[in-house]
Amino acid sequence: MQSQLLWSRRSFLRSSSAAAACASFGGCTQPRDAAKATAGKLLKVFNWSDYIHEEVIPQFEADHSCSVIYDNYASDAELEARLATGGGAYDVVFPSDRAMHALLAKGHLAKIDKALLPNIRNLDPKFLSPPFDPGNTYSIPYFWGTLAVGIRTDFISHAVQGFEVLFDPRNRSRITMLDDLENVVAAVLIHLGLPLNSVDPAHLAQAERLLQEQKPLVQAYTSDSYKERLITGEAWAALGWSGDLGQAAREEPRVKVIVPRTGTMTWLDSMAIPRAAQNAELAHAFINYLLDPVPAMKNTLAVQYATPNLAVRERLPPAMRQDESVYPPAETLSRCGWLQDRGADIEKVEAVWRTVRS
Ligand code: N2P
Repeated sequence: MQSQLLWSRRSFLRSSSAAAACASFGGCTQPRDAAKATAGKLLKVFNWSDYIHEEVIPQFEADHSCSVIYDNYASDAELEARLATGGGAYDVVFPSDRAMHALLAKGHLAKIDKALLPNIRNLDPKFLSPPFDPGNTYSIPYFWGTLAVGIRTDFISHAVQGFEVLFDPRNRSRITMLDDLENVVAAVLIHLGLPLNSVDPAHLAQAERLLQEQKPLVQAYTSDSYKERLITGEAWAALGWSGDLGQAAREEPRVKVIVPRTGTMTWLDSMAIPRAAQNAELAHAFINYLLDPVPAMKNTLAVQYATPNLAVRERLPPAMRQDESVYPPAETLSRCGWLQDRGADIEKVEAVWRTVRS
């Protein structure tokens, strides 16, 4: 029962303090002999950009006497395409909850051997056994976050509630939108007061109209350069993911992160091992390492996303633990939703995007 908690809206509000899984940093381990068994090997990792602390990979390489090839992507579509063509032969990837449906349906992922992941006990049980992967047979939670809005407060000084700033003609050519059809259409549907997973033709027509009207205001559709554009002031408002916007705000205090109070889309990214992985043993060692509170704390402080790792969350500096742009208040979360697998109907959403981007 506990494991289902995250996935209903109401239960997402509940405090997770009851289930401290790892009593202390000292109680979290790498399996015995793991380092010895993986020595001299190569690990290939494919992760979202800006999604790890810079010391974590070199430390893993040193601890395991191995080499890591670390490549980045900026959308689930990119990951899906790479796994479909077998390109890269990656050992560890980081699909979102939404991408998991597609990757599992196509048989792209290998089963995880949880006996090799003792540090799984550090995870908050409410993030385990999600609907897209009951029992965590194929995936282990990494970070979660929201679809959010970043603004430059020096250029936009009035009060901003959320998505409306992305459609404000005063911000002409200063707006960036994610280059991600499901995320963008979800944001527009929420802004219009419609269900974020709607495939109702009337709803999608409204979304398409608004996106067409918005086009002259948009500087770029980008999932990886909006952080930089906000920092330099080239962009004044961006649709992005909470942590990347948080990283921009850390670097440039005139950037503010807004999680729309109307509610928004929440997501969870997981660690997974592709079926084509060349080194499943080292992949497990790496996943276990990322669950260890020491590297996991470094990552959490660096990426500004919300951690499902209780051993880390409980030890975060209060300023971050209480940062509502990272951990939105229960009231906001109660209005949030997840992307659903819409089956063949997703074609209707894709058609909107094709029209808008053509
Ligand atoms: C990291 C982006 C991850 C969020 N830069 C999207 N799942």
